[in-house]
Amino acid sequence: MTDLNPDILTELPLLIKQWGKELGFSQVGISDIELNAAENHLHDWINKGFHGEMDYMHKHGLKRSQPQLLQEGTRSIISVRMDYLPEPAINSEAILNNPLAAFISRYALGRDYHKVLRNRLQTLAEKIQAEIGAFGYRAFVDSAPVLEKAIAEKAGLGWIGKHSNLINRQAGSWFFLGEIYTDLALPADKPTESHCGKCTACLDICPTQAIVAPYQVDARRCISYLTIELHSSIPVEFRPLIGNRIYGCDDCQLICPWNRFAKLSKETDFNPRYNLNSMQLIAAFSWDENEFLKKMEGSAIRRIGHERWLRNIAVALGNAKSSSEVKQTLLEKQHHPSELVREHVLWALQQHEPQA
Ligand code: B12
Ligand code: SF4
Repeated sequence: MTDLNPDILTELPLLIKQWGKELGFSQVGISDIELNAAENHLHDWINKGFHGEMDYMHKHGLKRSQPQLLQEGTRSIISVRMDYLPEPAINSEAILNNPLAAFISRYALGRDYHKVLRNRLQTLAEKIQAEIGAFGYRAFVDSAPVLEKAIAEKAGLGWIGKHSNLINRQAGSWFFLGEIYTDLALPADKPTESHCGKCTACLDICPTQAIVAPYQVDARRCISYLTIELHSSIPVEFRPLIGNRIYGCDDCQLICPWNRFAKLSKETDFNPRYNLNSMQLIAAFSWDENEFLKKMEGSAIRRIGHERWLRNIAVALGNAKSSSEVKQTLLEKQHHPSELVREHVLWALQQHEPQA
């Protein structure tokens, strides 16, 4: 454990926040490591099976909710957020209303955020080290069992909204989270109050009714899970509801009134790559595996692989307006080597058959 003299301990949080801003973080806060309430909610969520196939949500025992078990000696956590909405991404509605366009969730249009945030967190930790000497720390961006939203809430970066994302009064919710676990006993910031009030816009708009109660998302119903995390077949009941969302979903954030205050990202890394913000389903469906891997290099989308990419686009093409071009595009993949792709293509073709 690293013990610092009280004068440095008072001054250090201010310096950390200043350095964090200089490194491009939108906000930096500090929390202690007590997450009992969040731990109870996490266990309830897992017991209800809401995590679906995401085994990593339960296989680390108590490490996710007890920071000192993940990183021995942790006494406080530096929590950061970084706005990601790039300016060209404000045309979401137009894409969602055009059934031949491919909607990609706003967070995945640019460079993979894990890389962007992690490098900056590492630099921040090194700056602290240069000031106070060696200390114990570990940086995370969704890379280990960490309850990022609960920590950020405690650190005063916002409140967990009814859709379960963190919302900030001045910046909405279009931001990523990351953290540095440290063995420094830094003074913690105060949490902010919730400002959701009686609003239920996110619950009402969710296409699959995945927000089963305020603050509770049944991931198995969430389009983000169905198009990104789920490896197997997308349950048939959800396919028509997915529309043209081929990677993730933003509806609960698009409707949130607090996103009127969202700030555009200053990071050029989050600008849309290739033509991800104006892509057509038919063109995206034609990419072979090499093309997919090459075009998606450095993007979070690469993680789902070509097979799930085709699975998702097949569903979206099934939801598109019938035309000979759409049918022909699907027919070209009806003998695809992957059983998963073939099954979704067959479903999509059935959507374009004349109703009896
Ligand atoms: C698993 C996961 C998912 C899953 C499950 C979502 C979920 N709600 O848990 C799926 C695949 C569905 C998903 C989707 C998305 N995700 Co995600 N995801 C995660 C991950 C890895 C863990 C989240 C977690 O701990 N879930 C466990 C459950 C128990 O937590 P929870 O639902 O948040 O519940 C909390 C509260 O709601 C409350 N609570 C729960 N039940 C109850 C009941 C009552 C009565 C009360 C009062 C409170 C309460 O306590 C819980 C603990 O604090 C985090 C990264 C990380 N390591 O933290 C990213 C993370 C949460 N995801 C993120 C993003 C961006 C998304 C998407 C927006 C992506 C997209 N556009 O497609 C969507 C949003 C969907 C949504 N409405 O949640 C960001 C959120 C940033 C932010 N501003 O909050 C994170 C933090 C990644 C990051 N580093 O930036 N995600
Ligand atoms: S991301 Fe989409 S599917 Fe998931 S909870 Fe939000 S609105 Fe519902």
